[in-house]
Amino acid sequence: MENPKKDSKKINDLEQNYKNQENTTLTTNQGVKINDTNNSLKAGERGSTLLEDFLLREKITSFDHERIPERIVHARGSAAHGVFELYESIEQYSKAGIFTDVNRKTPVFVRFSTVAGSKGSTDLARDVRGFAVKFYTEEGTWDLVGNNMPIFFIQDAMKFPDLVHSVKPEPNKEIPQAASAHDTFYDFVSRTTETLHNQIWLMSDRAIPRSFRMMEGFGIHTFRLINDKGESHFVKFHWKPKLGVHSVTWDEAVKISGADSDFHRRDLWDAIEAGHYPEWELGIQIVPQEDEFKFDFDLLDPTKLIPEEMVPVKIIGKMTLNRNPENFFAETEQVAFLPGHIVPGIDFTNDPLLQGRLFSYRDTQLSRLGGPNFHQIPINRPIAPANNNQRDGMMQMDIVKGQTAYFPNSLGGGCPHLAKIAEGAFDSYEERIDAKKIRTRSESFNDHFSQPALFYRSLSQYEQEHVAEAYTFELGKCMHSEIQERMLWLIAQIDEDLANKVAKGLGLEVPKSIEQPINQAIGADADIQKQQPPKKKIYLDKAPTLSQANTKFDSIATRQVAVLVAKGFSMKNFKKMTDVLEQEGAVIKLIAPHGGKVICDENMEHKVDAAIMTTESVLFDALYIPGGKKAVESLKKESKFIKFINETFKHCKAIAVDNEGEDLINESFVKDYKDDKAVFINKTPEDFVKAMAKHRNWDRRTIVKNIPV
Ligand code: HDE
Repeated sequence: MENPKKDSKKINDLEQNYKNQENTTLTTNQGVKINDTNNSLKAGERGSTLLEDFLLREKITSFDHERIPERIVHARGSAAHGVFELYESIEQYSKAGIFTDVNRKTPVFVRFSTVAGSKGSTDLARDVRGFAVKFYTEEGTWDLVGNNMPIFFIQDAMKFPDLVHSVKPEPNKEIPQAASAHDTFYDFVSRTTETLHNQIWLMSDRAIPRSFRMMEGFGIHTFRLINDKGESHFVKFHWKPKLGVHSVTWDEAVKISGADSDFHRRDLWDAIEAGHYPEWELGIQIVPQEDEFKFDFDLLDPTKLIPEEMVPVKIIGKMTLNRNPENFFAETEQVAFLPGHIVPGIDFTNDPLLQGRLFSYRDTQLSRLGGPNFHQIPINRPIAPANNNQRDGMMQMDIVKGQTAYFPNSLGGGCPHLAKIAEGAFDSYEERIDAKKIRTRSESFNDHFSQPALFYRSLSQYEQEHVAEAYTFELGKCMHSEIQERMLWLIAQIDEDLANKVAKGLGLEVPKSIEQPINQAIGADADIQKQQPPKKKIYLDKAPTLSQANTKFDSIATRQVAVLVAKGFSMKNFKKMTDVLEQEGAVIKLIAPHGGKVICDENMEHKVDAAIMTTESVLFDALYIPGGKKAVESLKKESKFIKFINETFKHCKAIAVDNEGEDLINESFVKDYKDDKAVFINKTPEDFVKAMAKHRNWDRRTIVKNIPV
């Protein structure tokens, strides 16, 4: 939430900083000083503008070209700077400096994003979130370009344009924006069964995070770690947020999109500005080379995860984001992440999706950032010195000296010369490949149902209900019943009960069979487009680590608490409660009938954070009403306060009230549920803190379904 007082103080500081700099005069791009940037050059006071006006032309043409093409996927993003620190050396697995030197603080730049929406779309879309980390290591830049879900929709890069075209707005009408709930997406996924695993994650709470700071991150593909003996271990990378993994409900997501479509962006920015630096621990799952074929699925298949119950995640380090960007365009927009940016000690596998990405990202930067010199843009510059014979091209920023730009040379003294492996040169892992050239999919990738089913089985009851509701919503937005039925049949292969629930919501039956082979394009040659019959294996009953119900619930740090106040609110109650909340790291926001200031019953002035008309309950994690007779009388007069309470209750959040505050909740639906385990009337702040740390009281959800807000 905006804090005008804090911001105006900052503006003064900034002006002062600016005045202290040497170069403060407005100039043209060529350094010519300017004394008017408000008026164009005209033929007379009321005459037409002259073509001669080089000041106008420079200003306007710069403006005309201020935008670069937005990313085709992950267009909407927010980023921050930080550091990565290693807890213990893993030199037995990797020779990378970042994994062996515990004394380093490796700078990082991290960009979070949604996938489908345009740059200006809402943060709260039901979508996968990008989680891209650029490590500026001493041996060169390593980009770990992952997502907040551990698997991907497709197995082969060849299908990526189809996937993205299906989820993006439909090409004839450019509708819908930032939403998967439409015919083309489900037309595609219902005919492409490999998508089902990521599909069901997309229906889960993971797709509507409470905050970027409360999401996991995953490298998804199996990579390799290479030690100094040249030995390889397979590895999966995991980011575990210190604050646990938490989400909002779909009803909140829809309302947040209207109340503050920058909700995640603002949350990240505000937390860092306030010094509440977000932290994630880096974990690795290691699989020895000889265990490559030990699993019931293929390690090279990016639609499969390795359950932590089968291979535990070893925590090896911590990432802290501690600095907001100075300039959104220069940093967040121009940053270029490439999965191909890798350093000695880490290597690729033959995952066919990863292999395609190695080509795609450099290709996209060439057009997005205008040419091959995008690595010279400040945010993309490595901290390791770069030195090679690649020259020229658009936007060359350096004046590269010397007569030679080829290798080998003698006129340039043989420089830049090659490095030895022992001196840290990159060396690809030697892998024996004895194969015929073939355009096909490995049979070992041919199980599309086991892991979606494992995921669904592993969810808690409330999470399973959310999945059913999400499918019902999404498929309910499809206009074609044959697409809905195909999806229902597929969902039934995951879980029949789930399919029946969704079918009920759609007013359809789950079909007993479907006519068309699912993975066969209409009219395609059956020899090429082999139908993949569904197979389902059960190699693990449940994987509890997949459920958010088993995340951390130990902190209320950075949680936003709305405090409803009006003139005459009880200072004694307020102080007793908020002292404890602030000590636990929560953020207190005063919501009043009006903006400006509000006076408590001890005659002190308090700054109002938001007038009720400018805010909504969905922007907060919990609610407190301190009481004070006069204050509560005023609050009762404004019906939006009652809506605020009802909605907070509906979204299963903790509510605390003291003294006359009870009169206010008596006006709301909460009056019938005062014994709810996250409603506190005249209880201790500590009780409230415990309930807030649990994130939500999901037991309430069956009651609140019937509350009409
Ligand atoms: Fe991406 N992806 N992707 N992707 N991706 C891009 O690169 C692509 C995939 C991911 O914050 C683009 O610079 C192909 C998997 C993130 O700047 C583009 C394939 C994963 C970001 C591209 C994939 C991702 C991107 C668009 C299949 C998770 C945002 C702009 C072979 C492991 C990075 C850009 C940022 C961005 C292509 C699949 C994650 C077009 C062809 C799998 C987090 O190059």
